[in-house]
Amino acid sequence: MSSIILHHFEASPFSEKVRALLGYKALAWQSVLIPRIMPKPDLVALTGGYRKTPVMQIGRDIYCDTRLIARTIETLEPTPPAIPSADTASVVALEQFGDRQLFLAAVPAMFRPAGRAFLVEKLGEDGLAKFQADRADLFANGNVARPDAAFSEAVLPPSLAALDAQLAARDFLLGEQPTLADFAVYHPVWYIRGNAGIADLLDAYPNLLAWADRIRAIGHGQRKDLDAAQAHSIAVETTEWQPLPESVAHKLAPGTTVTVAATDYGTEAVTGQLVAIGRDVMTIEREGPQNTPVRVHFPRARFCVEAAGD
Ligand SMILES: N[C@@H](CCC(=O)N[C@@H](CS)C(=O)NCC(=O)O)C(=O)O
Repeated sequence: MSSIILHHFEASPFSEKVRALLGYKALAWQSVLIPRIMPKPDLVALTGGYRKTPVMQIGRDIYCDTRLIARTIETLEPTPPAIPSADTASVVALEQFGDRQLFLAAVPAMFRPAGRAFLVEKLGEDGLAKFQADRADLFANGNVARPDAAFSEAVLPPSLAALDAQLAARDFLLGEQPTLADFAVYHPVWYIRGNAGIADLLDAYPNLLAWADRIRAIGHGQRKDLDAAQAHSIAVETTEWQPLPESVAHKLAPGTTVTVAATDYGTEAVTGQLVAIGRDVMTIEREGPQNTPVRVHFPRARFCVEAAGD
């Protein structure tokens, strides 16, 4: 059994990116369901303030952001490869296309009248109002504005058409095997497809739909449910740390009390002692559940680190 614990909620697209990757790797993993809106006290007890979904836990190490989560999974379980070295830059580019362009174009589509009606059926008017207020807060402070209908209408059809064309002659975006590029582009498509009010937006793209079926068929690996208290106990009882990446030169010395925050949206800062800064990852240590230390890892890109109090 792998020691991966994913803190997620079922309807979360970015969680689906990771669940599909876990399926591709045929991994066994443990699932902790978290609320879809704030407050998320059990999650924040681990992360120190980071609130986005999903978060991965391995023992007392906590990984934020699916870019880092995916690369950590790739290191733990290199076969089959999700980031083949000959395709590394293509994966990064398509990951950005999926996580940013396509995801941000998919979100406003949910609020077209038929999409909204579906959400009301799921969440109720009151639940939907709370969800929208929460997401307005999520986008209140970062450098990415909350996407609007005009952005979605302009960006979604050409993006879907481009994908459909690329998938005409191959099974997956970069060839005959899936890569992380597929999972990163899949999750917004899965999000649209899961909303019965707007799923027909995909009808004009048969190659895309056939590809989405192929990814769905990969599954999610073997999932076992845990509750948050069990995940906290695992953090408290684990004595070893996960490996750290090689450090690179940086003006902040290890041991400095720092804050780390996303720069795009969901910018809640996490405070802790700097452990290491590598080329791609930065790691801080802080007090987690029951005052035991946990390490929280963030990508460097689209996160900022600064000395606390600066
Ligand atoms: N860059 C982040 C984006 C994650 C993201 O936007 N997740 C959405 C849910 S799919 C979110 O956090 N929504 C607010 C929340 O869950 O509190 C990543 O790759 O993990």
